[in-house]
Amino acid sequence: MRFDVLTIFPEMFSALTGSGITRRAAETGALQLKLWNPREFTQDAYRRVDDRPFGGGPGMVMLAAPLQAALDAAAADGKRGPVLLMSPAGRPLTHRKVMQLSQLDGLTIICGRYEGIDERFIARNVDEEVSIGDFVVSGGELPAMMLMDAVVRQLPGVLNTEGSATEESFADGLLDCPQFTRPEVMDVDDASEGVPAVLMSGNHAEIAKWRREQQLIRTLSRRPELIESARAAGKLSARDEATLKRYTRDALSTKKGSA
Ligand code: 9D3
Repeated sequence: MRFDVLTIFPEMFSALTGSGITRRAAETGALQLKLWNPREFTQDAYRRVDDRPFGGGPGMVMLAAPLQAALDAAAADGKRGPVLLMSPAGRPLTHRKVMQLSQLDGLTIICGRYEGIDERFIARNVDEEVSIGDFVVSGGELPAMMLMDAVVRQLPGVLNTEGSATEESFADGLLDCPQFTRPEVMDVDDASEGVPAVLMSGNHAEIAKWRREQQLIRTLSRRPELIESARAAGKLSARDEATLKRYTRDALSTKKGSA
């Protein structure tokens, strides 16, 4: 999948191409990243990419012209797919959106800095504005990298373990179950901490049952609204509902959550 990214901080994207799964994806060609710096498309001696907001107020606004020239260069180079703007005023990114984006053969992403971008550039070029949540970060670069990371790991052949991308949390709308690895017994101060016995039992049906219960209990306790969504989406079986009912009742009778 080809990504064309407009940013005045292209060096930040080595975080994506330099480490981990996304580095591997860049090496295999599953991820193709083209960076376009609006500063390289300025015409003035100062290479200005921002100016003061009309109407006054704090901060600066990104100039339309350098962004437009950078986007036109990406288009001439064969950019593919819709144009997204990373913006705190966009719709929050979801697993569903990530899956949709992963079906595309390309995506162009605009990263804003300063207080924002001249609205005329947005109106003219942007198909969709996407946020990563209701908090403020300093620019669109980290949000763009988060989106790209989420999309790239859904591309065929990117994750080594088959099923890792589909079995994970949010694929079924529930939080992950707890995980354990060696050592089987861990010394903690004067005590020792084991692992749940079922995980050492070798009984794969019992393990799957326990994991599903843990997912349900944790989700109920930490993100109850996700239980409601999973139910509405028909993703909860009769056994799931029985588990939830049992834990709701236990929590009420003991005044003690289990997750
Ligand atoms: C909401 C704050 N804005 C009005 C005071 C100013 C502003 C601050 C920081 C405008 C843009 C930014 C830079 N942020 C992004 O470009 C951004 C972002 C974010 O801040 N939060 C969540 N998702 C995103 S996606 C891009």
